[in-house]
Amino acid sequence: MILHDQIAAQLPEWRNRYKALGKEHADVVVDKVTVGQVVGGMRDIKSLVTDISFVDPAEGIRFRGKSIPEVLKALPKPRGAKIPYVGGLYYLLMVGDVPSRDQALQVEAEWAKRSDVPDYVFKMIKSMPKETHPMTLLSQAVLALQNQSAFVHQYHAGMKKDAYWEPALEDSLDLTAKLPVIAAFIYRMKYFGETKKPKYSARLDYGANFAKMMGVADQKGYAELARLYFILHSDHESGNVSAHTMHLVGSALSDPYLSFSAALNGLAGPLHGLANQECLGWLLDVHQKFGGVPSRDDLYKFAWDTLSSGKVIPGYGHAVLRVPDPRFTAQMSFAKERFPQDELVRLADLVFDVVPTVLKEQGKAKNPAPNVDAISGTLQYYYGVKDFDFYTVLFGVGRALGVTPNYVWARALGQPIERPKSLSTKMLEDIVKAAQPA
Ligand code: CMX
Repeated sequence: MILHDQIAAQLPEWRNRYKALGKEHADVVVDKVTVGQVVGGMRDIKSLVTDISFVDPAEGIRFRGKSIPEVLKALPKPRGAKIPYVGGLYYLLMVGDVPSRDQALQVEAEWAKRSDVPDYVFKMIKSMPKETHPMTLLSQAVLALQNQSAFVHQYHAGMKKDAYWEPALEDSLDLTAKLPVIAAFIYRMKYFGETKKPKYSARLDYGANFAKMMGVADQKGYAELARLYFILHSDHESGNVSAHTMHLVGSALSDPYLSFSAALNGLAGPLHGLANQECLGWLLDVHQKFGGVPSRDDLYKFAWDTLSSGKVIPGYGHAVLRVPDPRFTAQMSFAKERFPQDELVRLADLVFDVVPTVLKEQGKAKNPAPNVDAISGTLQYYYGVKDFDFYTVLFGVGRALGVTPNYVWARALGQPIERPKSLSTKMLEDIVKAAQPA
């Protein structure tokens, strides 16, 4: 199978490099850790290894060394489309090279082959109380698939450590193939009361399939957006909550289904994936209050009112980035190219003009620029996907494309179980005391 052979060919060299670090250079100091970092959520402590993506504070995410504009330019695209195949992105993240069109299509074909979701999964989703959050349904569906894990079966059959990555890759392909089907089912069931099993077509790519299964009106336009959205949300280094959860749970050799379900539960938190629904809510509040796009002055005042009431302005600020998120820029360009007159797009653009100034004046946020969430909901809304609480499910489908290559490579390199050290408050206070000048 295509991804398997490409990864296998590179493994000896990567394993040597990784092993050499641990064996020959284990005592070289990488970072110093301050009390502020310990009590501040381990912020910025350099303690994870991944070659899949890297977030440069001054530039944003790079997938396998390539910036977002480079990725969007380099990857092969469906005929007549402007946004690349998602299968090409998956190849890039897994293998590290830009695929040919044929290679991207081979990944797409693997997905089509593996997309069938067993009936009991839909039955389980249907049996849940109506008010269950769609992220809970998605996470449960992933767990329900776990009994199919090749990793689990081979592990219990006595597989050798060197081979862990192979069933991990099988599971990753199966999981990523089934997620859009499950997500579309949740969408149609929850908001339209439909419970027909969505059909994945081998004649359509990942994005086009998703558009069809979601049942949106403009399927061609939404297929482009789906491709863009999934690509942009795939990976953002391995320290964010969802990626790190996948890595941590996987480090216990929990299979990709168990690990990804856990990752989704982290993504469902309001400080992580759920933030995108809040951003659109804020924009709609502005739109409603002013009966359309307000003047610059009115928006300036509204933004200040939000801050003065003790709230954050959703969609702005970032823990690592110090510039506008290139994922925001890519989505804004997408919108301006296709529907520049849309009121919410015009409003999001005005917010981009006004809010950084307001945040700078307030002087608290380290990064007054927009993040990915400042625009992503606006685009979904335009295509008629208006149920905010579904947006994190979309994020989840995209995030699987980044965290599963990380899982495969962590097993391939034999990365160990994670076990950071804890200290008590008293121990930290003693460290602080000992550091005071006498
Ligand atoms: N509006 C108002 N205040 C903000 C702010 C914003 N958009 N962004 C940061 N601040 C404030 C923080 O609340 C913090 O205030 P306190 O000192 O009173 O606690 C101060 O500025 C410093 O924060 P920071 O170091 O710049 O930012 P953090 O790393 O702590 O937090 C983030 C990052 C994203 C949680 C924060 O910027 C925020 O809450 N933004 C709004 C919500 C949002 O858009 N979340 C989506 C994040 C998307 C992603 O992670 O990809």
